[in-house]
Amino acid sequence: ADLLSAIASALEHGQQKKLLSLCRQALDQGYSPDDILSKGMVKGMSDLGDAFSANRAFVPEMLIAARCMTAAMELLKPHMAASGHEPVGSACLGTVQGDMHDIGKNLVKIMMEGSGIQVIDLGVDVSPQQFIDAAQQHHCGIIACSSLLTTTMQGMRQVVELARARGIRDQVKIMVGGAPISQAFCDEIGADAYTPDAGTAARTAVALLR
Ligand code: B1M
Repeated sequence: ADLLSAIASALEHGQQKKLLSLCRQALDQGYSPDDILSKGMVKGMSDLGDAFSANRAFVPEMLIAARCMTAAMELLKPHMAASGHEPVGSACLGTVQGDMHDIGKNLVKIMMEGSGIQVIDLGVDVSPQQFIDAAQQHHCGIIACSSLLTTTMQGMRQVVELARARGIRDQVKIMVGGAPISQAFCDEIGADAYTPDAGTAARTAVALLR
């Protein structure tokens, strides 16, 4: 548990070299990539978010931490994505319009790919049109939307509405997630599934595609 706290702290303070070396150490000691992520790095990010809310940390610190987390995710990825699954279908994934947060989205991508789903990654700041166009073009069974801001989450409603307007609503499942999203919001906008974390998102996506 001490090692995981050290990982959280290194992430929160943007110490990339230290973070990578602690992650290697944790893997060597048999910690699961899931625990390293959720009890280490995600905890550190959440502490940093609290510090930001309290005006003890600022945007540059969040950017540096995000860069550290991306680097550490590269290190963990080969240990997470248990490949060898039968292909189960495809999903287009992105962070909604106006929103630049991509760490949670990237985690969802890693977990979905590890479960045998082909992921079309649309990146960040994705408009409803881009989601629907990509789903049609690539024949995706799932549209997966991430949002971290209360100001951008309404973009998900527009994705659902545009899917309806384009006549593809019954051919595609719409999944939503991200810190401000809830089951109640998912129900309210008429999306198909809300999941609280990347692992559950991947399992739910597989179930929806089967
Ligand atoms: Co920003 N930011 N940020 N930020 N940032 C938050 C989200 C915030 C909560 C911080 C705070 O105030 N405490 C706050 C939002 C407040 C609100 O909306 N009510 C906030 C703000 C205000 C902002 C800016 C407006 C700040 C400013 O400029 N003044 C600005 C907005 C920019 C924009 O997007 N237009 C901004 C910018 C940034 C950075 C660019 C500096 C950086 C992002 C860098 C990047 O992503 N490449 C950043 C960061 C790092 C954060 C915090 C600290 C960490 C987010 C993160 O990566 N968490 C965040 C505070 C916090 O979350 N406590 C904060 C780790 C990640 C693994 O978790 O993304 O939640 P998360 O993903 C989780 C689940 O949510 C879920 O799975 C993951 C776990 O397995 N999940 C899904 C996510 N997507 C899913 C989709 C699914 C299913 C599950 O299905 C499709």
